[in-house]
Amino acid sequence: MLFFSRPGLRAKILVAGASMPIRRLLQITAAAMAVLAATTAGALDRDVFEQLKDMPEGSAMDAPLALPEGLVETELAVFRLETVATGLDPHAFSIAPLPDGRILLTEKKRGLSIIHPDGSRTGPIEGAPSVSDSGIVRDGLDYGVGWHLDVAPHPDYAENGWIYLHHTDLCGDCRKKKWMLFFSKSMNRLVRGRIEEDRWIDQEIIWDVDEKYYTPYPDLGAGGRVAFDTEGHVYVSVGTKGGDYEGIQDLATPYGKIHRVRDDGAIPSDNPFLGREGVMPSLWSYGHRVPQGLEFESGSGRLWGSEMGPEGGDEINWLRAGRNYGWPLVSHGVNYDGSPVDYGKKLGIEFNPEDIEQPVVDMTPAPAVSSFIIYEGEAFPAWRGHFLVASLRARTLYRIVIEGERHVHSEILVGGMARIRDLETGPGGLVYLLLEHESGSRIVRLAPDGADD
Ligand SMILES: [Ca+2]
Repeated sequence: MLFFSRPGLRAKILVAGASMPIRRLLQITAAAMAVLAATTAGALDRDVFEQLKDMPEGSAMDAPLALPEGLVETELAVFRLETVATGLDPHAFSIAPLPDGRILLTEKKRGLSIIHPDGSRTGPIEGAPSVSDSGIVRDGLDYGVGWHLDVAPHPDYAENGWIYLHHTDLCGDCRKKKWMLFFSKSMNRLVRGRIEEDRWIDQEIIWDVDEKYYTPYPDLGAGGRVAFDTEGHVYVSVGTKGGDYEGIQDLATPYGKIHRVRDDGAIPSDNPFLGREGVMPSLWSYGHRVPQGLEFESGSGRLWGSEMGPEGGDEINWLRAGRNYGWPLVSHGVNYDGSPVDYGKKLGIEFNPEDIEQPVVDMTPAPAVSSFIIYEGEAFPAWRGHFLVASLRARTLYRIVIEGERHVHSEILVGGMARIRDLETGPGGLVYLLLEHESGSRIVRLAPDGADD
């Protein structure tokens, strides 16, 4: 049976007869809430997020684009917005600028393509994993399965040409099962390949899971980012692909986890759960909800992630090996109906609140955080080391300063502009944004005052 838990926000699919794994005993204590209240690590600059009370209702996919014209003056930099490409599919997901000025683009239901420096584009790259345009669009949000998600060049792309593509792989065999006749199933998968004359070649599977983990649950919550560190590892973010909370705290499933493999797909010998029976060897961290941002901070060697909470509770986390980030046991947000997040009771999971990692940045009210970068470019030297954070519903780009484990400052760089699905640093240190809109998505870039076009 398919129904919408709240129209337009997200879908929930209940499969008759399915039950949650009950791994541990029921208990959530008042101490959990006390610890939560006492550790509002990112409470500074809350006023930046308080302004979100004026956010448009629903997805804001049709809210007017409010692109500033002329110079934008901010605390540390003056910039203008330049349009790079228009007329993209409304449901785009990722951009990846290449050193030669071209930009790799994924559109969820259209696939992978290349934007040329003059703004023209190729058709979908032939031979790349297949996509599906089935699914219901409601309030501008898409509830389908079988999409292209993040795309990212290997750190040594100039030498090896490898391009990594995170997609939701459509299940072949499992569709034969009788009750699945009307629903396709999919699951996150990471592949790499090369592009030669606009064709995808040399494909290798880098990370995937058994077909028993494929689900008809919409890819809207699938997460879907990729990040590389400086030691040959690649990280993959997987969201609520088994349901709103199903399997997130179960270390035997891939859902609600960050996974870590070598860049050729091998399991690293120092993965935190390696050798533990019944645990996926690729697990890095768990208890994540919809992790759509994932970045490695090369200076400190730390991995960072952003994820959307339910109503409130968007987070930026330092993702440490083997740690639990709490979904759906605790959250600074509440359920869409206003009740506290306490699925620990429902799932029968006993936990010590002190074992749950608290966000470094708590974004409540929640702007619907999507992706972020840790800026290291030359165009905006004053922003180096700062987090540039994109949001969907708030349609706002933030600059967030983190010192050590402390969130010390936030600034709105551009507010109420458009849903920002992805951002990256491109050639010359310019900041590229992927804006979503019902009338056609577009790519724009932030260029400093005085920069050449
Ligand atoms: Ca990207």
